[in-house]
Amino acid sequence: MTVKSNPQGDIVLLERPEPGIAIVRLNRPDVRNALNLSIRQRLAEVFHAFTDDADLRCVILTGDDKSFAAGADIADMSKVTAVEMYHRHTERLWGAISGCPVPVVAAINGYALGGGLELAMHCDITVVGRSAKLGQPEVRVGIMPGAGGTQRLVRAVGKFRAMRMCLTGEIIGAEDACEMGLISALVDDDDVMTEAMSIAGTIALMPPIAVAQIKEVILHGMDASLETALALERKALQLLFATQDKAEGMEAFLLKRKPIFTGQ
Ligand code: CO8
Repeated sequence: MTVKSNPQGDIVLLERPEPGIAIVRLNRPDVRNALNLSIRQRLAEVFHAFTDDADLRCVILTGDDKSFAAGADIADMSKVTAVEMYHRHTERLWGAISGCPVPVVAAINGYALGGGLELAMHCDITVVGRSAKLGQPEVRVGIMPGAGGTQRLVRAVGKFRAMRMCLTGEIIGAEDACEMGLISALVDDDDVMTEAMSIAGTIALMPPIAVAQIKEVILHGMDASLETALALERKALQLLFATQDKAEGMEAFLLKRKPIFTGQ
């Protein structure tokens, strides 16, 4: 397993545990992985680099056993003016994550709060430990979600639950979050990374163009009209009929052997 260092003191660790899989680990344990500007810039650099990585099939984004991320760094934000906030253009940093071409699995232990939950909601699949705590507590420090918390949350859990979470800032347990639809897999705390690796490993064996099309159609389709989204789906499916992996997958099924997908 290789760990790539960075000049900012390893606030984001990058590991390649298996071919095709990258683990991105937030590493500010002293502040529960609070997201200051440096860590968000570093995350964006790491995710930007993924767009040129033809061998990458799936990313796991994680923190440590106490915290995925406890939100934006309040010490950092306490000194920032509105104009400085504007000039930061952090939407460009978040865009690197939401635009990741391969699926991103959030592996969550401990706290996923505020910007931390928003970061998790930039991912495509969430694997969460039973004692994790999730919430949008921004209102309690005088602000509101600002990295998609009002929008991605309402799409995931519906208006009334999103309103309650954002307006009260209450922190919920993993069982409640699962029941709301915020969680893809709820597992024992010690099993979070094993489960995330298992999901990533399964995705890594799938035909890459089909995986990319599924991610793109689900994400774009959910914000379009049903008719438009269904047309998008049809076009993507038709495109897949031009791939060698479609021929390989169907031939392998008919010959009762395992397919070997090449991304062609
Ligand atoms: N920012 C800065 N420091 C933090 C943060 C944070 N979000 N969370 C924890 N820390 C620090 C604490 O200040 C403490 O530092 P020190 O040791 O110097 O006192 C250290 O981490 C450990 O924290 P605790 O002692 O409080 O640890 P506990 O395990 O008792 O509690 C909690 C953990 C529950 C996570 C608690 O620390 C907490 O409530 N943190 C704040 C959570 C919060 O309000 N998050 C939302 C922040 S606002 C936000 O995210 C806005 C998003 C806007 C756009 C997105 C931009 C990224």
